[in-house]
Amino acid sequence: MTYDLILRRGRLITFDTEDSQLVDIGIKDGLITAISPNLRESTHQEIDLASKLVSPPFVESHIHLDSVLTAGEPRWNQSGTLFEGIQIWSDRKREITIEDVKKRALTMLKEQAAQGILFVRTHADVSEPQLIALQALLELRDEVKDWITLQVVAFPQDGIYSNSQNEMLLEKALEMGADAVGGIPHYELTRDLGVLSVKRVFELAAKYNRLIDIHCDEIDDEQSRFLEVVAAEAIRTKIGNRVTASHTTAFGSYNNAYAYKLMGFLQRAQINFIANPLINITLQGRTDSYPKRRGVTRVKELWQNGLNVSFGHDCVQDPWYSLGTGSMLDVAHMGVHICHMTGRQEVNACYQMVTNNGAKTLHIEDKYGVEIGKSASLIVLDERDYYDAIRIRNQPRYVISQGKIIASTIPATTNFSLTGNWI
Ligand code: 17E
Ligand code: FE2
Repeated sequence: MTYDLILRRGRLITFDTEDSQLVDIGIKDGLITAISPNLRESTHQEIDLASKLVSPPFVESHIHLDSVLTAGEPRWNQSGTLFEGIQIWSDRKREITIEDVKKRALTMLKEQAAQGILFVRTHADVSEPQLIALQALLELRDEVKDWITLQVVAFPQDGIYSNSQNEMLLEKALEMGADAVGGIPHYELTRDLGVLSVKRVFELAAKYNRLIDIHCDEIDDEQSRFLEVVAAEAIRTKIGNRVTASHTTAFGSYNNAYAYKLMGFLQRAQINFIANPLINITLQGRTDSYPKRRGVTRVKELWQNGLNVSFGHDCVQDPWYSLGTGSMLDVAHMGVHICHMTGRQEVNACYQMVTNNGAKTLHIEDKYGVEIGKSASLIVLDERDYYDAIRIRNQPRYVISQGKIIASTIPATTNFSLTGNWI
């Protein structure tokens, strides 16, 4: 048999031009082996997609799976700030066990997969002396690899220099196999320590040959300027495409003269950006009266200047954000609103921020995309284009991972009758 599965009459739409074509997709041994207007062979498993949209899967480029599904434990975040969230989590993390983390994270991964997310970058808090979250997520990375790709960032939530152990724990996390090294310069005790922490992250990334993803300037303070340090290190080391600055919400508060200069440096650095619209619209602006800031980075301007930007969910039901389902369409929808990305091309760009752009940041492009030779991981949406996918935000009709249909969702149907006669 040439194929294990054939998807008939799927609609492929190119992102930039919105050109669309109907194709048959042949899948064999977990790979896409044919894409053509009309595949002549048949196989025992075929699905007629009847012009439904075929898209690459969603990429969750930024989530904290160690804290998901803990909202209210041991208490709710009353101020709604990042910093109260860190305090609550520091109490909750005293209680964590490998089983606790794995159970919650696996529940979340299944919900994500059902919603079409097949590539996930998670942060694991490594400022906890036993590295339980890290160990749990590394074990899970292996256990789920046949249906979802998980990448783990060693994230020093409490700061690298906030006590004498944390620097050692961060390095140990890399020895244990974390995929990327993180930092939190705006939460180090001083500006100098923040700068030092960024330099240390780059040193560790070089020593262990890992990617970098730094929580950077996640504060409304317009004086928080570690992004320039990240850019400078990326320019110096020439590894910008392996570096990500997450959040960078202070960039939304910088004065325009500084922001203009910085944008030029960022273009030289060619680093990746991740904005988390659901979380930062709620965490930031908390110390403002009115008007209240939106607390997101300059997504539109970064995109217009050709930098790679993706969107993450960041949290689902945890000390920082008590809501959420994991849906990347919810994330994109919120991004469209708070980043003022409402033009047709801008909405399409937001779809790319939860798909292709995330794939670029995660360095998974060799297996990602609906193309011959790539992993047969794709989603089928009932909507006619990306714009409607974000507008309507339905679950995907089918989720296919590495050649297997792992989820299917039957759309809700509503009956409507003005006569009120239901018999
Ligand atoms: N930790 C952090 O520093 N920032 C966040 N947005 C979350 C955790 C969710
Ligand atoms: Fe985060």
